[in-house]
Amino acid sequence: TVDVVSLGESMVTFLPTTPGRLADVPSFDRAIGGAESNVACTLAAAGHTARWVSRVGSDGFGDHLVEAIGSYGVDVGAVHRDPDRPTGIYFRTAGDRATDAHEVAYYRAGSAASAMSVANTDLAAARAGRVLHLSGITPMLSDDCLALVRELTAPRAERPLVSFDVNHRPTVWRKADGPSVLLELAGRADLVFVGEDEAEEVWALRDPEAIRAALPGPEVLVVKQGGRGATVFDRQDATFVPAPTVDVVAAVGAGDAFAAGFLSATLRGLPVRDRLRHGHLMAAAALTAPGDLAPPPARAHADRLAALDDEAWG
Ligand code: KDG
Repeated sequence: TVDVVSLGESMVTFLPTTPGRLADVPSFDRAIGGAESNVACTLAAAGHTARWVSRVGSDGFGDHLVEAIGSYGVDVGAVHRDPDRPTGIYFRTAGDRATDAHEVAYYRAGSAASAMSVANTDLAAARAGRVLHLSGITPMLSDDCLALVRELTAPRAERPLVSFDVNHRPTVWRKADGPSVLLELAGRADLVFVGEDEAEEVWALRDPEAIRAALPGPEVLVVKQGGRGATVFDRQDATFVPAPTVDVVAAVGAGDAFAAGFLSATLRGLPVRDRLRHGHLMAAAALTAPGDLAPPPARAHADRLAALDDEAWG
């Protein structure tokens, strides 16, 4: 069995070559983006087996995504090519270093990935890992995508550990039922990642305890508290671990890296405190790199950093 399967839309990403407003940036560098494939790539780079399940167009951007994600060692054999719909792309600005305020322009409506459905997705490939990682972006893409995520989070006699990152993206958003859909799907997962800021924006929940009260179902709930750290609730305890302070270059991709670090340590059977520390370390690597993906610290290196005493961890 593969360690982790992730499913979701990836896009060719265009990163600005200069700071400034989208209206003013003259040129962009090509990169890859996609919350769920980011998690798969980081886990593969960290020595795990990973598969990404998705749909891309039969176009050059689709070729690039499949090649680039495959080059991390991620299994892309269950990625379908759609002859009728394009691969999604998006452009972003560098954003303000202090506030991370930035612009994102998606060209993904009607994309190949938004046509993923229960009928056209290899469900056996999606369920074949120890962990299935999903996010709240996918159900926002289309009704078919929502039905697919419902199917994959439905209770079954045998299912992988279902990991769900809420990943609220206000520009890909079902206005009327977005909050209830995200609460329903997160509630069906075994492991949930959510930022305090997104819980406030989506559900008007203000602190980790309130979020846990609204999401009692998942065995493990991870509440990310920005630069301060994160709290994990399991059935026994709440554990807070502070995050190291870093000089942020770009926040994009940090949440995915955090999830990858936490999942890696979970797969390795490490204790809760170390799962959080590995999440923070991977996030620190992503925060200090310009694109979505940063090479994660080598496992032995990450283990040494995670083992530093509480004082070093603040
Ligand atoms: O987590 C980073 C993602 O936001 C980015 O790669 C693009 O998946 C993406 C999305 O839908 O915003």
